[in-house]
Amino acid sequence: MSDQQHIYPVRDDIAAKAWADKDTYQAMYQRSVDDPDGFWAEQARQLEWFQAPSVIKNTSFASNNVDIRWFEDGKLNASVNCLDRHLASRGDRPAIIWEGDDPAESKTLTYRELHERTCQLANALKELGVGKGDTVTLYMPMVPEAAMAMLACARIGAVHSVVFGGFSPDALAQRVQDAASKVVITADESVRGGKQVPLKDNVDAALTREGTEVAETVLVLQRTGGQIDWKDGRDVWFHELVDKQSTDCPAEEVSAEDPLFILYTSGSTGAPKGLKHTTGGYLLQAALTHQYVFDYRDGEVYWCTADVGWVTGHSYIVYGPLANGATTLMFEGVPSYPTNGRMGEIVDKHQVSILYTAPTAVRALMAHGDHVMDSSQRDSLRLLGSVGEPINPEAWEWFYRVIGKERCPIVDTWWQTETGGIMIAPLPGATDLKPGSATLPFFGVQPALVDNEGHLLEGASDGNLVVLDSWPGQARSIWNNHERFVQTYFSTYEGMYFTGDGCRRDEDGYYWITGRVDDVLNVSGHRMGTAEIESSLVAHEAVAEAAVVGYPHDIKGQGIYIYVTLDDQHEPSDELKKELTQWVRKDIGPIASPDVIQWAPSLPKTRSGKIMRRILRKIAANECDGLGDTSTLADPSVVEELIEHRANR
Ligand code: 6R9
Repeated sequence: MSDQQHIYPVRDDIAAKAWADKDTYQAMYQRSVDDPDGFWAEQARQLEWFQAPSVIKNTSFASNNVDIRWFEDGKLNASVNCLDRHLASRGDRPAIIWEGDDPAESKTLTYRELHERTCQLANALKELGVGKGDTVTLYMPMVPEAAMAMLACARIGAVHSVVFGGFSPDALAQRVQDAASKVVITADESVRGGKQVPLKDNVDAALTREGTEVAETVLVLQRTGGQIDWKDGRDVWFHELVDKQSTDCPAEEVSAEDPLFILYTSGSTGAPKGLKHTTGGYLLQAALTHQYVFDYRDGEVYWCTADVGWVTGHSYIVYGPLANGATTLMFEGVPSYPTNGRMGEIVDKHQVSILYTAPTAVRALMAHGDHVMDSSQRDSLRLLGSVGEPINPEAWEWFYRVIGKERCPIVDTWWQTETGGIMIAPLPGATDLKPGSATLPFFGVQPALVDNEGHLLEGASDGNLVVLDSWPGQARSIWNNHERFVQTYFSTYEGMYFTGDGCRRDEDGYYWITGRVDDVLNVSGHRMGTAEIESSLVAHEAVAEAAVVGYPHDIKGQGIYIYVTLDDQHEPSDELKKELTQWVRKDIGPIASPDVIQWAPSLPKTRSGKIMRRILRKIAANECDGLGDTSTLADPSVVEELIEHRANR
């Protein structure tokens, strides 16, 4: 495609002021892979340590011994790095600017205020019996208290597990149980797009599920004042407990390899995995990438539109920016409320310099036409960022031309929950941009492409994306299940970390992520396993069998296409489609809502009984001419029937 050839060279004025120009990037990158110990020892001085590390990198990707440690004899505290360290130099500068769902509501917390509130909350957690190594589950709206809760856990050495506020009670219950959290922090309700979401009701429902008895206390923030049930002895009002606490809370000295948080994400099979991130390496990766990729300058307002329930919110709303003493904007609402111009209006209102968002948000705005941005000027913007899924060149160009008024470079950042921080992305002063490409690796990251047999591919090629050696922000394990960690990421290609993504490398060495090669869907940037949705569906009494695939969707990137085989007792009907849709929404959450349900009298299977997803994907994408080899199917006529009744044409 010709627009993929379009190159935007680094502008001289940007390179002149940037943290890294081309030569600096080249030199730093080379050193980071030639001498990781030297490079990372130096970079680690960016953080404040109680005890500086002397051992830097100690990592093994061998499948019989996956063991990842960085800075292992160092001692530090993440909340000290994000708060205390900045008090003397910028205590009265804004740390968090909060913009409410309602455009009339916003507030600013300085570093000093955020520090005091975090200490109070940390003391409150201690009073509830939370100590070092205990887990705390957060099920919160996008309010500053969510960041405070994360930092308060970090302060006392507790491990937070943030669960996205759009997940269902069952999904929440599963995570509370797996992490064995004694305390759950939530709010009465959250507000998004003018609608209330009953967070506390969901927690109440979750905690009736088996296995969640460990949760002794629910700390409830009053956000809306909405009606909620109250369980005496278990429920505690946030303000009643926190406001009376001392604003002084000495920080726990934790080891660099002590866990900072767990974050659940979907894989291709089984229950969601709780990725374990530790303190030193993660924090350094988040801070360093935030500084270099966004070329952050002191005093700027930086806005990442993600939710704190996802890894992007962890690294680029909370830890990265706060470790760098930045001003981070936190938005409670959605880009389409009250009008589609909201994003630009927020940029103007708070004079945002850097806007980091998702392709799905860009495409949703683009669908309304260029005038959708007319209610704002956006002259404060200097840099744009994209994350969560591949950004198609057309959306990239629109982002660049309309939102950034052709003045702002776009950093397309490829990374994962597992990687902790950005892995492949341009640096604004160093990397020429190609729309649709995440470009080149960050310091210390050694991406490579392999074919299905694990042979390394050289030069321009197309293959599976792997990473050859460890980087500090890498997840160390899966909570309670190291074996699954090894199995999932290190057993496909021996000695390499397998990302699950397909990728092309062009003649300039630029990386173009082509999407997941496993059974993971990416819907509006949200990761979901097809297996999770299938197991929800087959739990419905009418469903005999179900197969879930993704298909190209103009706005969401991928839509959810479901093939359902009913049992003998049930007949297809529109009511049943609605019922199944509600069923999945209730079971997993609204993000898993099916876009298309097709009744399938039977599913295409191999003779050994495996569902041929490749074929189902093609039919869902309406690409019925290129179905490939169907000779291994037990009954090829099944395919004809599905093609005839396909729902997407
Ligand atoms: C940070 C985050 C990870 C998956 C990843 C890939 C896709 C993320 C991307 C991208 C192309 C980008 N992905 N960023 N694909 N270009 N810039 O999104 O983490 O929720 O774990 O998802 O998202 O497929 O493997 P996570």
